[in-house]
Amino acid sequence: MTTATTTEGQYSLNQEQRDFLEVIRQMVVEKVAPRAAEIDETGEFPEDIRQLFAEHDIFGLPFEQKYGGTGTGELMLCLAIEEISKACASSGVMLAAQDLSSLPIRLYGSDDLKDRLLPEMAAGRILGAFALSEPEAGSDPGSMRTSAKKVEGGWVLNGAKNWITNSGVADIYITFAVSDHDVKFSQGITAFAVRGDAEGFRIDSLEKKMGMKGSPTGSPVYEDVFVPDEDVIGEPGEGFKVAMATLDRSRLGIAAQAVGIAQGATDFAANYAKERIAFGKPINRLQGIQFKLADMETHTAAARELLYRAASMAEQDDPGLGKFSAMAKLFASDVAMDVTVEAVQVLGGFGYVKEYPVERMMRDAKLTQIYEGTNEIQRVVVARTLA
Ligand code: COS
Repeated sequence: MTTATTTEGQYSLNQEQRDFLEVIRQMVVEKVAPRAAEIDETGEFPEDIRQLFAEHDIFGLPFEQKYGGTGTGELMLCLAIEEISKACASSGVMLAAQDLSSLPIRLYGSDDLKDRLLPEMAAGRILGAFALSEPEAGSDPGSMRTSAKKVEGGWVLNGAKNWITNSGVADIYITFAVSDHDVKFSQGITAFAVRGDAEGFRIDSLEKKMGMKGSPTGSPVYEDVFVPDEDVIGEPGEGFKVAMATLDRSRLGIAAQAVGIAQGATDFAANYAKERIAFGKPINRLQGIQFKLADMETHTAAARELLYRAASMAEQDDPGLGKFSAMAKLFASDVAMDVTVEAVQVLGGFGYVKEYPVERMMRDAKLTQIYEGTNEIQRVVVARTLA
């Protein structure tokens, strides 16, 4: 398959890609949507959905064909995350997290590291986690404390990370640690691929979250964890840039997730409003409800346009990508939050109970404003391009 994009930030899908998207759509309707409420209720990582994605080549979407991926490009990946997140955001983040955690290797890894890890990740046989944040270094990762000390043949890591997606289910933790305390943070941090079964590595605790409950979030701890030289990603000291360049791209996945949640909530509310009778007619004939639905649909469509534009820029390695991915993530996640709040309102009392999915969507949407950089950080990124 070829990638989707044409030029100048325009995009289009070829027939093969439309067919693939249709397969994903069907899989979501038949297999993912019926599991969504249960995944939220139990808070358990959905191993069955992971298997399903692996069987359908979904994990292959972020990867080039030479590493066993579909080679279909950024837009196709975003479309898939969007489609899955319409029904189940916890399942959507599984794909976004595989993109996030493989990007450092795809962008900066040695050929050896790529050959060893990417085919396994593309097949979904191993899952990755991106371990950047720490309890006192979330928005400001340059102040991290996890350290890496050079020893013969590798490095020894000590410290702790926080809020790490895929904690406990990942096989590889892309870990950022201070390897040189005597230079500026942007030259003193190194990225490592740490095996989940490495001696001295453990997950301390899992968070009890408001939403996105099927996606485990936890705190990896490193106690004298040895990482061989060949598992360093990029050059020693280059880690901060590895992290920033990764986030410039991976934020598109969160924007896609947010667009999916917003569309899922809009569709559900619109269908509900068709059926629900009040004052002798369906409530979608009441202007108060019509205006809500119209705004939900319009804002979601606008967020999607910004996302697809940014995705097409990613495919063209456009230098303006960082700004556009920040804008797409910022706008789409704010839209997802507003739209899901409105969806709850359209359903009234039914919106507030677990029998209907919109309260789950509202809780899930909140995280898209926070993770992979809070929306305040996205505003900083955008504002700096204007200064
Ligand atoms: N790509 C490549 N390099 C980048 C970059 C990017 N997008 N953004 C910054 N850099 C480089 C700069 O060029 C600078 O390099 P030099 O020191 O060699 O000149 C270095 O990184 C430091 O940049 P800056 O001074 O701008 O860093 P700040 O500490 O001011 O931080 C922000 C910048 C706020 C953008 C950054 O800290 C950030 O993105 N924070 C949010 C982190 C996040 O998303 N966390 C979520 C958890 S991860 S899922």
